[in-house]
Amino acid sequence: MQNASESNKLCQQKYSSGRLAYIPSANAEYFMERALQSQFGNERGSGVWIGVFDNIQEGKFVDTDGEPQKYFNWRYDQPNDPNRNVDGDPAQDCVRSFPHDRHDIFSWQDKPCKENGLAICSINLHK
Ligand SMILES: [Ca+2]
Ligand SMILES: [Ca+2]
Repeated sequence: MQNASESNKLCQQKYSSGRLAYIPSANAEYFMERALQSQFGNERGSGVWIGVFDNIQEGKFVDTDGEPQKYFNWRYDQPNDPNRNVDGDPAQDCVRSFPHDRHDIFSWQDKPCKENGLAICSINLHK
């Protein structure tokens, strides 16, 4: 387990076109969830870093290429980073996908980028 930026570096080191997972659609996310289930079993409960960030401009979420993220799957109470760095709270500028406790349906939460979690990488087969 590693933080979000370490995870992205790890993806880049491991695969030539690797980066934290690009999730353009619900279909892509569904495919990712099934892969996580078979790979990680119950450990996936801690969530996985995906390639979605708002570290440049608060509330403007982008992918690992810096392009605007168009598909979102936020949990009902997320994103909830209204007071970045106020009261000593770390900014929540990275995103992890967590399985719902009972139904195994995933949803997203913005989280401090320095937290540790599992990561899932995307590779571009055309590069
Ligand atoms: Ca944020
Ligand atoms: Ca959050």
